[in-house]
Amino acid sequence: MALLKILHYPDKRLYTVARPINQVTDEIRQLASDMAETMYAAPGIGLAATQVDRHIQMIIVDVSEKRDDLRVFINPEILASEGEALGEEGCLSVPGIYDKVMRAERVRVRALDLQGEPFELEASGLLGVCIQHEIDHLMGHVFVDYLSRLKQERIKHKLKKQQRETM
Ligand code: K1U
Ligand code: ZN
Repeated sequence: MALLKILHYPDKRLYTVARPINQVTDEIRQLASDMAETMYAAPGIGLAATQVDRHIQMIIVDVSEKRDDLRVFINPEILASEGEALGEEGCLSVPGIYDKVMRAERVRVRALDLQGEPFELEASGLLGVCIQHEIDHLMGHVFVDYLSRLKQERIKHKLKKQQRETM
């Protein structure tokens, strides 16, 4: 197991589009395990491979209170979405920043599991929001992209300042 370094906004690598995973190998399973350790330590409720500078289509999510319901999605696809809901989001790549984002209220997702088996899931509430947020990372989007230009500039300035101070 290993703790992985999480890229921080506005790192350009967060804008990379992830490629599909051809085969679910032991290496992929090891990455999922390292990502889980990293997410639980942060702590967070989700993590995309993009955030740890691995540009392949894998996300993990655990929105349970007991932190014992890890879900891994390989090559996730949103098959259908309905409704709209405005909710507050955070991001381990944008530490200390929370803001409201409009998302679909409910999504139907198809993905592969760690055995390479396809599954489908209907998700709403925090699980649905988190899955949409993580799939956005795989497409090279960060939640602050949905905010106004002014907010984006303020966030960039704040995080760059924090990064300089911790160097
Ligand atoms: O993608 C990420 O960086 C993870 C992010 C996921 C997320 C949070 C909220 C709405 C949508 C997506 C986080 O986990 S930020 C941290 C956080 O929300 C949290 C941390 C510990 C306990 C509960 C929440
Ligand atoms: Zn995020």
